[in-house]
Amino acid sequence: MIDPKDTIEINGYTHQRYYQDSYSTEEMIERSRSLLKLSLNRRSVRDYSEKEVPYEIIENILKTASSAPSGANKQPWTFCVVKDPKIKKKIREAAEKEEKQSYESRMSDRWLKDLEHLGTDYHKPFLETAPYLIIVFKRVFEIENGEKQNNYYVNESVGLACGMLISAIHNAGLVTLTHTPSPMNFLQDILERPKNERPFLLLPIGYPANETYVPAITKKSVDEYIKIY
Ligand code: IYR
Repeated sequence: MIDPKDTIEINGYTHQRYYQDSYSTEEMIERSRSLLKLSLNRRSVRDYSEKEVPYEIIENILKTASSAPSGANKQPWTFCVVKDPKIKKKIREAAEKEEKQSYESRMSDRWLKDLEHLGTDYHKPFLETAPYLIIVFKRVFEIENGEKQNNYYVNESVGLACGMLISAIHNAGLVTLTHTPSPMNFLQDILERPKNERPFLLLPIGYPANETYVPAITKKSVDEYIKIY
């Protein structure tokens, strides 16, 4: 609840006093190091255990994602949470059908070469083994009083929410993978989403399988991506 003593009116709109926790410089450095350490250990994982995940974790990480900034605070996203094995099976079959075509004819030789070290192919067993699939839809427009109202910076907004979601998944001790089957309209049909929504990203969520291996890849060094002026 907002304490009315903590509010002012600006142009007829209520603004509330903003409080943020503050830390000593040492604590700030320590906190930034600790998130860096956690983040550097995040990896995209393709092999999942079937171990159950408590739904409360799913709801908490989705609330974290939905706290992301968005154009005009329109929050232009819908997160579909799939636990039902029958729906997961349908999604896997449809995704593998598209991916087979992509790997066999739609992707360029250059693209296939660039992916080779990741060891991916059209088989997507994680779409059935992971206890949850989250399918993120972007809401391109809203219907208000029968009128179509476009949202703003939809891709940027949903991308930000997905970034926060991926961090929240890792922070909770679970793993995920940014899966973008292409084309992914089948998700719209299977999940019967309205036409103002378009599939954006699919994230399996769960525990890694016993003895999981991931490609030994490295991240760029700071002087490759930070330019100080
Ligand atoms: N969508 C395919 C191919 C793929 C594309 C990229 I770019 C990747 O970084 C990884 C995979 C798939 O999921 O296999």
